[in-house]
Amino acid sequence: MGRLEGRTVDPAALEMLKHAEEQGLETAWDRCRAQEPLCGFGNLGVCCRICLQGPCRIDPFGEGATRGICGAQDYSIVARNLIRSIAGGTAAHSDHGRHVALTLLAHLDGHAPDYRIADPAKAEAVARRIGLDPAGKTPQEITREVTLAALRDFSRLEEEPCTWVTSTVTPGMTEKFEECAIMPSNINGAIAEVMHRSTMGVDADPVNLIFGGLKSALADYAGCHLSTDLTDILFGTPRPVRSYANLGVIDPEKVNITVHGHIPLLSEIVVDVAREMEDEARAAGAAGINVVGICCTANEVLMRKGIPLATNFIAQELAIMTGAVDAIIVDLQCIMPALKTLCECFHTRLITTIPFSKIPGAYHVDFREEKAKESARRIVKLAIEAYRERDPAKVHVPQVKNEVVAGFSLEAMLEIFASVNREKPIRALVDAIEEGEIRGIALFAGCTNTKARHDDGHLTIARELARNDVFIVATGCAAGAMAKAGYMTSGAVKEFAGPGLTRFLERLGKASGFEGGLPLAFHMGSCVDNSRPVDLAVLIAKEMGSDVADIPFVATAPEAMHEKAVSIGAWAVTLGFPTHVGVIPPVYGSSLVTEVVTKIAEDVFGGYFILETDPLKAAQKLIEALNYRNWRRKYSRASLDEAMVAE
Ligand code: NFS
Ligand code: SF4
Repeated sequence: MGRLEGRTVDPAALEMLKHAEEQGLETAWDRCRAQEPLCGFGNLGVCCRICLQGPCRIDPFGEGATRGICGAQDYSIVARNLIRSIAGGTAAHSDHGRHVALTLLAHLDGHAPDYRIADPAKAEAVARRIGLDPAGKTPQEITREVTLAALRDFSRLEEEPCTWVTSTVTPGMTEKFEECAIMPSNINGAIAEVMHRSTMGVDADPVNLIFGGLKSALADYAGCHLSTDLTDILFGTPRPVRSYANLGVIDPEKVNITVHGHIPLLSEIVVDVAREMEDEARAAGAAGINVVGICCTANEVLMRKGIPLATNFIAQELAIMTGAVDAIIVDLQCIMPALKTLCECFHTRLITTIPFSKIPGAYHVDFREEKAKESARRIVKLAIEAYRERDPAKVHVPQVKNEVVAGFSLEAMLEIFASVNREKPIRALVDAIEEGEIRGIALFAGCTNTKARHDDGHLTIARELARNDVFIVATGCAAGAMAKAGYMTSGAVKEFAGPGLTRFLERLGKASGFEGGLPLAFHMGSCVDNSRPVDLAVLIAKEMGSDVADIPFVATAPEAMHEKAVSIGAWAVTLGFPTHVGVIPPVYGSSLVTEVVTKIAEDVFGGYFILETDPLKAAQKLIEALNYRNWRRKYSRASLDEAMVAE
């Protein structure tokens, strides 16, 4: 395997990496080499910088220091570092959700006229779920009540549980979280508690620390879930939509605007405004305006508006290197500061939009909800201006793109399932599991990361699981990997699915009249939308009369990168999912902490981490996890039958 081939399996990314080398342009992969060897202490999690006496570090070989200056041992240091990343992830996801909530409120108060309540039915459904009575109320009133309830989940001072946890999981799970004292009462408080207990001289008990981290992780889950709900109300619940993915979606004939980041508050409006400003682009000599996405913003606008996805996280620089991106608009999270230097080599405008997320040297358009369209127009104008400066000699767009069908909210999936079981749509899936037609379900989530070969983990594991009749759902940059590779098409079913999965998908596709057939992997949205697969799992668990910890449903983040991936992984385990991570988080510095997250967690929550860097071995372990759950379910049912016979 060539050096560049070792970096990615995405043909478009590979072509651009070669181009980058020819042009002398630097990428994250090059900077990664400059970092090598990565600090061993940091990698193992045994470096402590939380007080000014340090940094202290523990010698993993037992030859040097075994304790920090204060006497903290490896397990305290590793656990403290770990839960601080969970708190970081929680802050990111939930602040995203809070932002959406505040925009909705501003709109309801008449201060954000460019928005509308796109999905009143969702507002009503959420209201009912959280125990509000929508009868006789207008969509505005219902939305206001729902939004205020969501904001209460951030700020409640009483010791009552977060509404977005209790109303979305099974009673058994709620009970478990209460019993373990990890039920958050408010999101901000859970983050503050982690930060406090992990400061110098507070909690040194690794297990206690981890439980504190899990409370924050559940707060993260609440933040993700309310974010999905409110975004659906504001912009609509996704329905199946067709589009394209990979760098070939960048159109050299047009003004190309890339939306990158996470919150769709601005990017949704940019998409609308761009459509209105096509004439201005034509006046500048372009064939029109082409909006494409990177990272989770891409997923949001792909799911709701069919906007093409250019690429996922680690390849973000490669999009700029095509020389045909006129403006890249970023909001927050997963945006490499390196984009700035790179944009300087081209005509590309890098435009930051959030007051607390700036990059030195970038354009900054202060995005305000009250003047959303105005901000969007300024941005599109900047892009058109930049287009005039584009140097055609620098344009190099790989001709690689694949068809994709996305937009599978849970609501959309249930509509498809209803075609074979109108009364109880979820039975379509449960029957297929119980009859052994499909082995179970796997959620592919998380990022891409220089520590793994780009997209390889996602695609290799997906192929293995599909061959073994596992139903696949995906979010985040994992979904991006599958979309780019053509796995979100019915063609991929023919290519990769085992006989059971093929039968299941073809039967459903036929019954629902799904145009073009159902895809191999179902795109459920951005990373905050990991709430959607959880809703799916909870629905299955309820139908099977059990909890998520009992059903054959696994999660995998083969190329995790962000603190958000750590917090999602932590709540996935807490909710009961066997959760594979393909990049080892900094826990190996403490055998105790490693033991807790990979083994003991299962005794308490049913979920546990599978840490495995080899994609094929990881696939095997995920299949074993599904087999075990199926066997246990059959076995317990068999013993139940026996007991009844004996009576
Ligand atoms: Ni999730 Fe999405 Fe991608 Fe990772 Fe970043 S974009 S929120 S964190 S890198 S999947
Ligand atoms: Fe060192 Fe303890 Fe301070 Fe950490 S808290 S830096 S281990 S003295």
